[in-house]
Amino acid sequence: MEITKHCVQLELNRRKINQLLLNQRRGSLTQSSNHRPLQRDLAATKRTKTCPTGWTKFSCTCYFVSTKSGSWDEGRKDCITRGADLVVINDKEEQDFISSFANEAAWIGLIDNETEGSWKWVDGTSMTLSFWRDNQPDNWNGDEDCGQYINKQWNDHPCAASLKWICEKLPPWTCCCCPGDGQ
Ligand SMILES: [Ca+2]
Ligand SMILES: [Ca+2]
Ligand SMILES: [Ca+2]
Repeated sequence: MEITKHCVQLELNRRKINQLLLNQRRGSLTQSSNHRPLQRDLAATKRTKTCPTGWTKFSCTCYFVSTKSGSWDEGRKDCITRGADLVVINDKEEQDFISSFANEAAWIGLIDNETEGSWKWVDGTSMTLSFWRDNQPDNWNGDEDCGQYINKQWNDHPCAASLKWICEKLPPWTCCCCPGDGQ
């Protein structure tokens, strides 16, 4: 993915800058014009590290819970309109964050409408780690293909039901994968 490549490049730049600063501190390097673009890049990154108004930052990502309710599709469309997508829960830390962030049932970016029981995230990845409630997913009445966050766990739910939704987006600053960027 382009974004990943971009992150890797920025991480390499960040390391170069750190090395440069270290060398400068040691007095072993004089100012070189070659490094100025990197320093500008780092300065710009630091200046803008906040999520847009109304979004909450966790780790390197911005999150939003809707005030409106609607179907899974409506929720997803709204997230896309906001430059985001429904949340993809990648790990336990993110699941714990969502549990503290969302205080009522909401759509997440999980769906099994193509093949029953084969859960996919909206970014196209297959679900591997999961946080289902006991006895879920149960595809109740043969009509539950959309993932719902509910009370710190997940449930499969009819996609046409009306719920709030949780959007996730990469932040507006450029470096999205630098160690130490958390919170
Ligand atoms: Ca995520
Ligand atoms: Ca299903
Ligand atoms: Ca269910």
